[in-house]
Amino acid sequence: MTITAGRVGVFGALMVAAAVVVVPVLGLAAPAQAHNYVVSSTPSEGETLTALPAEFSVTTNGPLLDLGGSVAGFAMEVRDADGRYYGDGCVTVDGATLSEAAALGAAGDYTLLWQLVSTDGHTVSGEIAFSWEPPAGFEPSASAASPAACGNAEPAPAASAPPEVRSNADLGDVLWIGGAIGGVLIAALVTFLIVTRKKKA
Ligand SMILES: [Cu+2]
Repeated sequence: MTITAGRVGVFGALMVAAAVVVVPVLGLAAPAQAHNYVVSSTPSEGETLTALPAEFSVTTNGPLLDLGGSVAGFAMEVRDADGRYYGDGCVTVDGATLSEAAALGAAGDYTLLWQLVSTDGHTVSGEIAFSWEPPAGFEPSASAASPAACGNAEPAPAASAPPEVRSNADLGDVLWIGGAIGGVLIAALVTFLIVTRKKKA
């Protein structure tokens, strides 16, 4: 009875110790997965614009990656229901906001595609559907069959391209967390066996 109670007590203590170790491990791992996420945009999802804003923009929860003035990895594309593109493809990165001078054609449904680089270096992308009801006298902008590249020889990265970096990094995070938990459990088991043997001896 005494031995049993002792074992339960030791095992209980080990489980508490394991929990105490595991919780900080998970807490430390969380920031590694903290990609920037969108908190506001112009236009917003599902919005019907009735006047052309000065610029289209996407604002995230934190600063975007500062690449020393380069906007490589950042892109915005505006596409109509017929698959035609508008705008010059020139984007500006300022703090938490990615923006582009606004340009639209005739009335209809549009999609704003965006791609940005989080502070942690991961690429995040998405799209915002909106409608356009231009005011009387609006002059539609010219459109193109493919996204403009801001006059650069280097074409802008397609906003719809799968973010390869993100998926790899997330898999790495999962493996790292799994490894850390496994290590803690093995350490707890080894300690339990050592304590048990000492009790028997
Ligand atoms: Cu990330």
